[in-house]
Amino acid sequence: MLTREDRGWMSSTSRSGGQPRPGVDKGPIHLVEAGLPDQLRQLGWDVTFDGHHQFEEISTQDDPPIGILKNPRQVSKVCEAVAQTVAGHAKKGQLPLTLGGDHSLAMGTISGTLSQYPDACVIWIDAHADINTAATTDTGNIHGMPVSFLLGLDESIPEFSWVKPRLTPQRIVYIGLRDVDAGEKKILRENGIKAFSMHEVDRYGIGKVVEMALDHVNPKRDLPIHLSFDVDALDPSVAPSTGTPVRGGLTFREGHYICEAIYETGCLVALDLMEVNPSLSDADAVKQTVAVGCSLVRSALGETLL
Ligand code: 6HN
Ligand code: MN
Ligand code: MN
Ligand code: MN
Repeated sequence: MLTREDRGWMSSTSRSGGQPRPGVDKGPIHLVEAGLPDQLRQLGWDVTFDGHHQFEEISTQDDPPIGILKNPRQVSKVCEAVAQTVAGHAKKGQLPLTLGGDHSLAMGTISGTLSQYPDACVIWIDAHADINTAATTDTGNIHGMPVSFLLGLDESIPEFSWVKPRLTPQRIVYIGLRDVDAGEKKILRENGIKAFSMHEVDRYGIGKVVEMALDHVNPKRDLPIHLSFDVDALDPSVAPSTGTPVRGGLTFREGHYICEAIYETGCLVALDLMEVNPSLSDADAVKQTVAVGCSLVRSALGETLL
């Protein structure tokens, strides 16, 4: 398992094709300029910053929708490259931190993690379930779909056939849900996927919810954990600069508690921070969201340990 002496690694991935609002590709630049790499070095991590990955754009003309899915070839190509990069770093024993970018990227990051750690579990923190298939999506935005590809629930699109269905429904758990499409609810039910919505956070408190979530995916606390954190899980008053904000989200402390508790397990092997979009609000809101994003990452990487 990783300790602070192990090497950390950081990738920042700029792309936004999985959702329609421009600017989310600038999220990583802001997080890095806010000093995240140095903040992690101060925690004792050896940070290798890969630089901002810029991906060759496929013109919309060459990437027409498949059904209603938008930018499918671009999203697929970027995620495939991210999967290979994450896998390569994981193989070296490094802990890949990927800054998005939109959440379709998790198709890449989690594929990369699972190729190195086939028994890894996924803890998905989000207002949304991101589990639509091509048949259920209303928006055609692929950032609402990565989990279905990872589970192999949608094998209808040859462009995404590189995504190996290595994730199983028992190995993923959600916290923070409050805006789940009808088709997604059906998928969650039919596959017996465990989800702790804001309702459960209210009922049990965040401490109990995280314990129950870990008991479900990682009962003996011995499996590698991939934490995929969509900043929109937080309440919009805490993290306003994001593309699909939903009221009634996690407080500042609840978000941080999750990260701290996962760090404490000693099982964290990969981390995503997604959907910071600096172009969607005024400068103060951006500053606030970027600061919270940095702070969540620090918590997941041991800051609060005394
Ligand atoms: N995210 N369920 C909606 C959709 O378009 O499929 C929202 C997805 C949001 C995705 O925030 O990562
Ligand atoms: Mn690299
Ligand atoms: Mn998401
Ligand atoms: Mn979301």
